[in-house]
Amino acid sequence: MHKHQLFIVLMVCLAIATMNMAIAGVTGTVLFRADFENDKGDNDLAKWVPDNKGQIWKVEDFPGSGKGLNQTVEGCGISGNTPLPGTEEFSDGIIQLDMSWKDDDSWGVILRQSAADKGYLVVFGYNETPAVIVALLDEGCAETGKCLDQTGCENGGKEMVQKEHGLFKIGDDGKGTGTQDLSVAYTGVIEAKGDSIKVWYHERGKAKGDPVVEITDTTHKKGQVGVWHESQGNCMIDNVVVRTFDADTAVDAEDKLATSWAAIRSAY
Ligand SMILES: [Ca+2]
Ligand SMILES: [Ca+2]
Ligand SMILES: [Ca+2]
Repeated sequence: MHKHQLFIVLMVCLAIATMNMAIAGVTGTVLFRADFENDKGDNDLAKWVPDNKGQIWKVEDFPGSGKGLNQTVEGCGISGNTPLPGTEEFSDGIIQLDMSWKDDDSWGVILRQSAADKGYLVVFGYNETPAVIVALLDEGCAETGKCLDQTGCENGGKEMVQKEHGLFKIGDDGKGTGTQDLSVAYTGVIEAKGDSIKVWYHERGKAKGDPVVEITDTTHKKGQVGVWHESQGNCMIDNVVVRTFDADTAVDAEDKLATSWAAIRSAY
């Protein structure tokens, strides 16, 4: 091979490598993200439409991270899901959120939802049910306007798995001893990859440790992500992110969210 031919080959390789790097920078997708701090991301309440007309979201102060989203009404009857726009094709990736409580009932995430009764429910339980639960919408779990016990989806009912999360001491009554005053935030993380779903749950800022729950299941491959809650009043969420595994960190580099975003990337 002549020198100039070698040079051309090298240049072509370099061009391909550069293109690949450029593509890698944009193919990773942040499907949804909200920190409720400004007009960047999915912070507008118009993006947060609950399937239960009785549920009312409000942007308010969240412990330790500025503004968050408060679920302001209480009761089994206002339980339900808020589907996140842009996540309809979610299959493999990470779903993460920070949660805080002024009530004893559960936050949750619905994922890979392709119909009202097709998809997974992951429950981040608090004081009433201090556990992580994974269940199928197909079994009637997470039905709008119902508590989990009303659909038989906790404590030995239709759940696929229920495991104590160990975030705080359990009292003699079997209930958790979380502060229930919005003073402590917890982070929930779900990793969905093919037939594997892993769930982490820990106090925010502390080590994530091992997954609380790991399941292998092939029932649902793709569908929408949503934030679910069960019978809460004045419980809050913040830093909600849904992304593919290869999502780039260089989204809104000048924005404050990029900081928490980088932290999320390095943590998971
Ligand atoms: Ca915030
Ligand atoms: Ca409950
Ligand atoms: Ca409640």
